[in-house]
Amino acid sequence: MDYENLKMADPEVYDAIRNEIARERKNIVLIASENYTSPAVLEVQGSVFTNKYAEGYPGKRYYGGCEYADIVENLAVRRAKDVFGAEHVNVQPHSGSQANMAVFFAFLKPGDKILSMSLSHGGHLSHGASVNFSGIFYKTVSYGVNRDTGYIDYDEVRRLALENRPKLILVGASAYSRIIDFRVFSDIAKESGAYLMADIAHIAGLVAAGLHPSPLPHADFVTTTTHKTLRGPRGGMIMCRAEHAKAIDKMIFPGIQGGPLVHVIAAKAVALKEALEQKFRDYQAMVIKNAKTLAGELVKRGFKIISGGTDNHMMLVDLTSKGITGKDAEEALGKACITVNKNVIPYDKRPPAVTSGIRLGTPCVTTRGMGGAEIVEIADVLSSVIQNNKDAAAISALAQRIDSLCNRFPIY
Ligand code: DSN
Repeated sequence: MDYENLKMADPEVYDAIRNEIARERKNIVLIASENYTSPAVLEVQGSVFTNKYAEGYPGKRYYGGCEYADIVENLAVRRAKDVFGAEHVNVQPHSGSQANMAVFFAFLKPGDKILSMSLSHGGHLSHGASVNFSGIFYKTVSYGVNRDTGYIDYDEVRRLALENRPKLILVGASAYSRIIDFRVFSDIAKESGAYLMADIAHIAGLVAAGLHPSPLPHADFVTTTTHKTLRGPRGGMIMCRAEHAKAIDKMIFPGIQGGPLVHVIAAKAVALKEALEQKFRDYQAMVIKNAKTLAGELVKRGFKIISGGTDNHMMLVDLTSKGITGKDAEEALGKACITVNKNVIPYDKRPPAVTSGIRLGTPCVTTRGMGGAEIVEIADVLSSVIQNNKDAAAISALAQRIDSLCNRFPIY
């Protein structure tokens, strides 16, 4: 895209976009929830569908002129069903948080109890955190990971479910690097009489590729974002059994949203077509392989990884023994053009704005085409930055190594 029109119309926004392109080009992004969409997905998001109102659903709209909006929404739904094997799909949620909100609002009453993974152990804000709508309207009981192993404590989940009898059990995480056993969660939900909801925002691409067990056979509701490992546009999606279709659709529209973002839905359709291709499966396999390599290389360099390693696209690094906070590590790595996010680790003694850890993921570097040798180089630079985090000259030399890596693997 050359942005020639924008350059004339709004030089300030034009400059911000040019600078963002340069930033994305010259930084190694290890943020586990980010990715680079394909040029096709980018094009569709800037398409004329942004002009269209299409409240309602295909064939039942509240506006005229929706014949092409219907085509793209039907394509997105059909492809999502093919990718995930879902009985019903709603592709209209503007975000993962709104997908989650629709499930809560459709099936729970204010004050009902939910059982979900604690935010401080790797859960998500919209899974009942006190500052979020989910924690304001519902009573949250939290499970976490075992202090010694870093794995979800399934016995604790069962105990809490039977003690508290929640209306809904939520499984899914933003910072958990191990395979999730959805079958065990389903057994616990049945034993305790709860709905089971799986939020697969982080692992959706791996699930789509068959590289992480799918929750679809086990959960009543599966929510996701479409922009993380799935590598589509920024947005959300809900999958559910046919029996819940009507309630979910009604809650998304007119319940909590008005006009759907047709340009984003069209981009979801494109991304889901890409997800059906063999090269997408190969990509996801490489994401996991790269994450395992990165974790292994960091362990070799004396880093502690929560749970000892990873089965998916990400890992949580405990920096306690390195004598640096997550905040300072994020800042130092940023100076060397490695973008990460500070992250609390389970049982962290530091607050979320400081933290004792960083979260790392490989979706972005894998999209750039990087593999084993590059991941070893990244691990080595990352480790050296942490060791020399107060030495500006050393960090500047390390940034040169990242610059050369980025030049060899251009993203745009
Ligand atoms: N907060 C996002 C993440 O980075 O995991 C998920 O919404």
